[in-house]
Amino acid sequence: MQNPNKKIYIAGHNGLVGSAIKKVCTNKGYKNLVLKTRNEVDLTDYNQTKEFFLSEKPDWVFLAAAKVGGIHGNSTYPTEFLLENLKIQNNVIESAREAQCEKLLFLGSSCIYPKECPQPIKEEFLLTGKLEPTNEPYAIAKIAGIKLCDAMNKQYGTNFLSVMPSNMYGPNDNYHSENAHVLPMLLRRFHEAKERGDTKVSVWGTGKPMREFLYSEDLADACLYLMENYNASTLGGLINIGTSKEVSILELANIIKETVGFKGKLEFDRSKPDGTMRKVIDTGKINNLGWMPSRSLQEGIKLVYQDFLTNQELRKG
Ligand code: GFB
Repeated sequence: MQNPNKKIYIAGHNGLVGSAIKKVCTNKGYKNLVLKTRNEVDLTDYNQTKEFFLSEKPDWVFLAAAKVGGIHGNSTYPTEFLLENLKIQNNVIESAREAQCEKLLFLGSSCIYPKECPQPIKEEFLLTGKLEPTNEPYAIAKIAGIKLCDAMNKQYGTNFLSVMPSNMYGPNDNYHSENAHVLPMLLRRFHEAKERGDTKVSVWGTGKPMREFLYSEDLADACLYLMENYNASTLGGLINIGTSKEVSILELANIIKETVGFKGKLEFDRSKPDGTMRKVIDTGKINNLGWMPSRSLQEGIKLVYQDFLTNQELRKG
C-alpha cells in the first residue's frame, strides 16, 4: 500500500465499478477519498469539472463515470452513448492534466476491439478492424478517451492509463428491464418469473454468443493494484482485465436459473440481436504483473442475487 493519505477522486462512485473501487480503497486503508454526486459536480460541464479539479487537486483519479448499458440500450440511444461519454471523459481527463494529478485510470470495455478480432484479444488489436455495430458509438467514445490519455502522456508527460475490462457484473448494477446488461436483466427476469409462478422465461437471441464476466470487486482490486504500481510510460497506455473464462449466453442463463431457483423452461427470442459472437480478452499483460481474479462466476452470481434481493426496489430504474 502507498501513503494512506493519497487524495483519491472516484468519478462515478455510486455505479457498479465506482462503488466497488470505493469499497476496495476503503478496505485497503485509504482514508482520503473525494466523492461527489452528479448534483454536486456535473462532469458533462467543463467549467464545473475544471473548477472542482483545481480546488480539490486529487493525487489519483479513477474515471468510472460513464453512460453504460446493454445491447438494447446501446442501439436505442447511440447519441447519448457517444456524446455523454465524450463530454465526461474529455472534461475529466483535461481537468486532471490541468490540476497536475499524479495518475489517472480511465475505464472502458472490451467492446472497443474489432468485431472480427483474433481471440483471445490482445491490447495491440485496437483499431485493426471494424467495430460491432450495436455498440459502435460507445466504443468510439472510449477509443477517443484512450487516445486522449496516450496523447497527453506523450505530449505533457502525464501518467494516465486506460483499462479495458470484459463484461462486468456485481452489486449496485442497473436492473432496467430493457436497457441493462444481460446478467442483471436475466437475474431480474428469472426472479420475477419465479415469484409469479411462470413456466418459461425469455432469453434474447440464440444463446450462442460467448461472453467473459468479471466480478466488479475483482476489477476494482486490479484497478487499485495498477494505480499503486503502474507507470504508463513503461506499461503502455492500455491494459485488459478479465478472467479469460468464457460462457455462452445459454450457460449463463442456466447458472442464473439455478441460483434463483426457477423451475421452468428457457425460450429464445430470436427477434433480438446476438451482438458480437465472441470477445474473450487476453489478460497476459496484467497476469504477468502479478494480478489474478479471485471469484468464480457461480460465486459472483450468488453474491449479486443477494444484493438484488436486498435492494431490488432501488435498482430497477
Ligand atoms: O450485456 P449485453 O447486453 O451486451 O449482452 P454485450 C448481450 C448478449 O446477451 C447478446 C444476450 O448476445 C444478447 O442476445 N441476451 C440474452 C440478453 N438475454 C438478454 C437480455 O435479457 N438482456 C440483454 N441485454 N441481453 C455490451 C455493449 O455488449 O457490453 C456495451 O453494448 C459494453 O457497449 C458491454 O461494451 C460490456 O456484451 O453484447
